[in-house]
Amino acid sequence: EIASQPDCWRRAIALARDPDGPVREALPRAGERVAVVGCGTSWFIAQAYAALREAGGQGETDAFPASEMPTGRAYDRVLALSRSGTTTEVLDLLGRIRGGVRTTVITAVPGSPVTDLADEAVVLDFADERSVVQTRWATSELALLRAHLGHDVGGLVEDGGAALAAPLPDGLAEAGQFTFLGRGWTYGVAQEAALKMREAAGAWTEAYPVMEYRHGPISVTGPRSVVWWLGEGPSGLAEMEVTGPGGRLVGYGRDPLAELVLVQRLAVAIAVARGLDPDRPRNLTRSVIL
Ligand code: F1P
Repeated sequence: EIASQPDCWRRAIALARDPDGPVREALPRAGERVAVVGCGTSWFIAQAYAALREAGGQGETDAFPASEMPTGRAYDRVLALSRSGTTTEVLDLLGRIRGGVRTTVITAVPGSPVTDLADEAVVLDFADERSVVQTRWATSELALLRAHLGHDVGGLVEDGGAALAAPLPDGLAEAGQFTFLGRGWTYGVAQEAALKMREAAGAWTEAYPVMEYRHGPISVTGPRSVVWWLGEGPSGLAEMEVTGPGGRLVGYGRDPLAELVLVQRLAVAIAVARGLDPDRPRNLTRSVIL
């Protein structure tokens, strides 16, 4: 599933760009006020989408965990993200939404319960997975959303191929703690990276908007810490601010979504080294129901 990501992204981008295809019609239009919701990974992808849509001037966009969407705010549309289409919080929320608000879901499973509750569904069945841990689903969905917003995904597929082929950065498997940093849309990617390492490898991970790192999180940085910048261009953090306490700053310089592939591969490598099954984290199921 990790290895198939560049192919899945190519398909997702083509779908988003097809002028006569269903995706263009189904996803939010410029000017709409949108709430985008999901749980776990899907919430992080929601945050990346919201940041991109706002930055692109395409309309007010708020991301919420499906369990936390405030009532009493006026939205034109709720966009719900759910690979399984069965997550309880998402179903509850869609069931509570009343007339006047258009509801759209993106899911991997045709005919899943979310599709009955929403006005329309975008189904990316080619990106579904057997692993409990989401990899290609999350990245394909974000590739589709980025392409739909007109965000530059020109080098994404090639960068994904390079991230699959690249050697893993040296010495990371021995790290005691990982902090992933992002900015704007890549803060969602950083949170997703942290979740992958947590779920698949049982690692201690954190994620912050890049400049927040200086305001407390730096206190836990030590010789066995890795700080991984998942943003575009330089982090804005002086190297000293990270390496001073002994931590190590990693940055790869490719599309941050492609760089997430490297984190996924590292998570698998650490899981295997620790004797864990990266596809079946403790206490987690493919879909969290009730
Ligand atoms: C989301 C979720 C993931 C989690 C695991 C189980 O479900 O809770 O965030 O990492 O994969 O599923 P979904 O609503 O996207 O199916």
